[in-house]
Amino acid sequence: MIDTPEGINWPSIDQALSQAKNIHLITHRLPDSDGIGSQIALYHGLRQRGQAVFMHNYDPVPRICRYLDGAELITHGKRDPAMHPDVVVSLDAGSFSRLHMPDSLRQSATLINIDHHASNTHFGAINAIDDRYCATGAMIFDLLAVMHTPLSPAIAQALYAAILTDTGSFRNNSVNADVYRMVATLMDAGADAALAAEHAYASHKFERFNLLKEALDTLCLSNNQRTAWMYLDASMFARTGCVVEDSEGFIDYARSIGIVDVTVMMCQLEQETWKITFRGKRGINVGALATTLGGGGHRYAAGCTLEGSNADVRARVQKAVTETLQGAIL
Ligand SMILES: [Mn+2]
Repeated sequence: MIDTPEGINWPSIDQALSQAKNIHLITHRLPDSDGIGSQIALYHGLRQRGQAVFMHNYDPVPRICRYLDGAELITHGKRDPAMHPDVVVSLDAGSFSRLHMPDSLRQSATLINIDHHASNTHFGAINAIDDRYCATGAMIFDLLAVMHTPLSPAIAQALYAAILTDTGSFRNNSVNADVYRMVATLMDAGADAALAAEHAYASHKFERFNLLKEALDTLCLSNNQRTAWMYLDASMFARTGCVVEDSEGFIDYARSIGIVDVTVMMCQLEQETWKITFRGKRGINVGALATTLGGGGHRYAAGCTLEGSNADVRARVQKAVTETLQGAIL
């Protein structure tokens, strides 16, 4: 367990949860394995002690997470008015807007915000934020220990999936000996590492590779080759029969160019709405970069959403990237 300077008070969060009558677990838009894995693991932990709990997100569970035991219980869409939680737990979301839910969600219930993004806006009534955790799943691991929850194979698999992908297969700078000790505990409890890797990295549909061709066709460099760019617009998704989650990992191809310090991937969500994803290297803080554009994230992995045409959005992002590389944004 990480001993934080400000101290995440896991026992107080355990207490708030134990007193709840009906708990809603939620993660961010376009959920990833960390959000879904954290959600499923905490769901099983709360169910083990007989609590009423449900899982509901704006977007569906991505294909790579559907094998997890409990994923089939997660509903999605605009909030169902029939749900009346008294406690909502937000998992892996840096801001309230990332949940894409109406304000009533936090007005009628106590919102507990559990996240590892440095840019988190502390939007909860109770906030458990620490960017030293490699994944929100690692935070749930600590919470479940305080709850004295036995790690079932379903919990172990969900947390392993969260940590595997959020650490970039144990390649990020967030990986330390504690992470491997935690993973060893998860494997002792029944997590299957090969199964997790198979689903995360070898379960793609063929159409994804037509989409990858489209993305690679847009690959170019700027800032004296220090910045790599790729984009996918609505016509490319339509042509290939793909959705945004099918582009997961494409940015890593551009990031893998040795000379590149900043990688930018733009995906068109709607007519004038773009999801921008950043990767940084060698000290370049793309989390701060994304924050200046209204988003957030980690030092080396961050994102934001911008409105406008491809050219407008690109010009705004290019200006911010150039300022970052010049040292104006630290
Ligand atoms: Mn995460």
